[in-house]
Amino acid sequence: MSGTPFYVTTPIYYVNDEPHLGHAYTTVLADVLARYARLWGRETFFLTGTDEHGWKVERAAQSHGVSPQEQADTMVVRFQESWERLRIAPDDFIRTTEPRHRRVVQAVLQQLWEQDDIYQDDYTGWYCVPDERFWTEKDLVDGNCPDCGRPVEQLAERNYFFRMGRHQEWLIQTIQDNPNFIRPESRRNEVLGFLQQPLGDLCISRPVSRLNWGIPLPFDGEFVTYVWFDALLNYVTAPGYLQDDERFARLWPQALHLIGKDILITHCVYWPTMLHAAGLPLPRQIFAHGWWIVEEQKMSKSLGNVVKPLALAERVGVDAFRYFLLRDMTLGRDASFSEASLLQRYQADLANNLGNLHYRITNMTGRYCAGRVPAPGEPTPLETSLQARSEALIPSLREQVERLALNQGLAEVVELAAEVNRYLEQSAPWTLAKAGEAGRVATILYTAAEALRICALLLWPVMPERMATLWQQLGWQATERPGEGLRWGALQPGAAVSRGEPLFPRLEPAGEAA
Ligand code: ME8
Repeated sequence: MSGTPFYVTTPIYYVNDEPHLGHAYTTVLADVLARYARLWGRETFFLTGTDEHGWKVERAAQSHGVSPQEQADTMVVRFQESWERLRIAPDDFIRTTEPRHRRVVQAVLQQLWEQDDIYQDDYTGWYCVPDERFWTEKDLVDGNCPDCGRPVEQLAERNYFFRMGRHQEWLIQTIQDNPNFIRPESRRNEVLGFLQQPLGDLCISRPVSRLNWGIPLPFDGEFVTYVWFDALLNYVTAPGYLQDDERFARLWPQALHLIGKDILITHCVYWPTMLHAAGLPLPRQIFAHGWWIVEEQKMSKSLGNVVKPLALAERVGVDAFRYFLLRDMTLGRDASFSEASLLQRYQADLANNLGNLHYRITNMTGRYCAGRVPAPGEPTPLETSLQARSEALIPSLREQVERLALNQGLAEVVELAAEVNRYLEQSAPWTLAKAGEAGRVATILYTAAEALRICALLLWPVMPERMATLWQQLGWQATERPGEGLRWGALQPGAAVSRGEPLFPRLEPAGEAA
């Protein structure tokens, strides 16, 4: 058991609209990583939540004719219910409107103000309303927001600024000295490229006359805090900053921030400089994944090509949907979503491979071994090699997960299941049973079941419900620490094997269950 805790975060999502496939992806990824860490016996803290202040939320509230708080209260439930239905189980769910968070934001602002890391100035800039970000003239692309391409508005006002620019050299050095701080490499290079230009100071306030919905600056009630300055601090509020020093010191430096590449600069430039100014350590790693693309475009609320995750999960089952998300997105790259690719993945990996293997083993054990796990006899080279492959997969999968190469790791597990299917074809226990070779049949079925049980444990963080059913039907009961079962030979001869329904029923092309 490793002594280092595992702390993983997702972005906190805006409550202007319902969750979509992109939000579900990051949150499933965090949930799966947390479940793997628990499987390996690590203390784990998985944080997600909602970003409830700012213009986006205020405007959504106006359009619905409700107060911003009501908007947030309604929408937060949509996120929480969706996560529950997708079997996402965070240890904490933070809302930026909570008093615990407001206290931290105001304390940090006060500290930076007293340290002269914040000053007041007049400001004229170009403001992107949907992104809530100011840009300078030279940032604009064809006169539009460089981030989302939408038109910007010129605004002039008195505001407060965080002296971000003074941390530029330190930040470049830090990123260069810590190759794993920003991953993948392409994103790290992007941030270093961004930092080649002079880093300006950051406007961190909005006058109440323009925006009311935010945390008031502790030193000037005429202003509320810029939503990003507020939101990023959620990552230190939840593990106990200024509330539980011991817990905070243990968890915070281990933080792994999972984000989409759309919020790279806020996380890799604003956030580290804020922490540095406040005298706090940096998170362990910021990992920016790619986008889910739908019909050649980034899926987003504002583009209107949103895929609703729950409808899809109903189609193939929650576990299969989780599996698809992780199997089909390659480390840091964009992935193209289509219902056809979801169904194809389901059919190939789950119905025809894993599900079929489970069905064959439980059926043959019922038929040839009186529904009990058989006692294996002397292994032939076939069994020895399958055992060696299964045992090698355990550390190999862990390594892939720790590198966040989940799609590769999952591919290896499913490849082992395919190998077991081939082993059954090759050794044909049905023919041996007819020939009265009960000893060989027992060895083959035990070996196949044990390899499949290891596959199921290794896939359990991804498909918690289906995999637990699978190993129970194979005759294995997990203890309080299922990770203890990650070894060859944990399946006990004599245990009852049940012949259940297919775990992943085959789907007809039209989508009807076969
Ligand atoms: O940016 N593909 O919230 P948000 C993959 N509140 N992931 C996607 C995606 C897509 N097409 N679309 C969205 C915010 N995401 C801020 C964050 S954190 C301190 C504040 C995911 O509701 C991805 O994780 O716009 C992205 O970074 C996040 O949703 C943005 O969610």
